[in-house]
Amino acid sequence: MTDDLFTDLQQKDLPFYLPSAPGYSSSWNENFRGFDITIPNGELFYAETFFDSKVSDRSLEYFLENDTNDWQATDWRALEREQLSEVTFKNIQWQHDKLMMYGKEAYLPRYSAWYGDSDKPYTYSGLTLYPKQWNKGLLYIKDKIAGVANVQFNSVLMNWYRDGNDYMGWHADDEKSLGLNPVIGSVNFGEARDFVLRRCDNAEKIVIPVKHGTLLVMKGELQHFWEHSVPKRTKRNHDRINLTFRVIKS
Ligand SMILES: O=C(O)CCC(=O)C(=O)O
Repeated sequence: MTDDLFTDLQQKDLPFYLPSAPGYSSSWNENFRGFDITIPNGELFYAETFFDSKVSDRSLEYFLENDTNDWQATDWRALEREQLSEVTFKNIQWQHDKLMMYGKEAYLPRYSAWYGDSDKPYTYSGLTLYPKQWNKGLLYIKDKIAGVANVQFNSVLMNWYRDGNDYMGWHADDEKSLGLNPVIGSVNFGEARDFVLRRCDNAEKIVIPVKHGTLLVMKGELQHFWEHSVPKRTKRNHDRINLTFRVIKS
């Protein structure tokens, strides 16, 4: 009987707090080397280092390399918007979008880019984005996560947080074009940040640390019952890039 010899080694602890209340559970998925997590009205998959440091380091570089600035040494926050708009990034066409907020136009507290199969514009939170063609780096990541998410993603929203002052406010990915119960594959490179889920009816929160190489998949009814955000963390000084792969149905 050697089966139980390695039992302790195989047991893994979820690296963040999940309530032990009914409706919450997690189990280690050896196949994909991450956790399958159930929360009330939602499902998640979480792999803290889905991408190893070699792929993660290269991805961050690939998304920020450009013709003029050392991507790592540049303090992107310190650049004026006009200066940053003059930088030609080699692989990603970053843009600084504006939204109407309380009757006034305001720049989003992050940069974004939208890539995908379709030539149709995608509208979310009052913003319309026009898809660019996939590139090698994005296709590599998309292919790596397709098996875990068990869907064929056809688009990705990229968000670049220049430092901890950039953030994402509360929202759900519940646009009609994503279908009834969207599967969202969220990939993270660079600075570690908190991804916070908040239940819509009782404001219960789950704080999920997302790091260099983390994959988080959201699925099931989650977008109808929970919102999410990436709050400011002013002590975080480095770039973070998040990619949310999506399936646009129409
Ligand atoms: O940056 C993140 O982790 C979240 C991005 C997000 O909420 C979104 O793209 O809808």
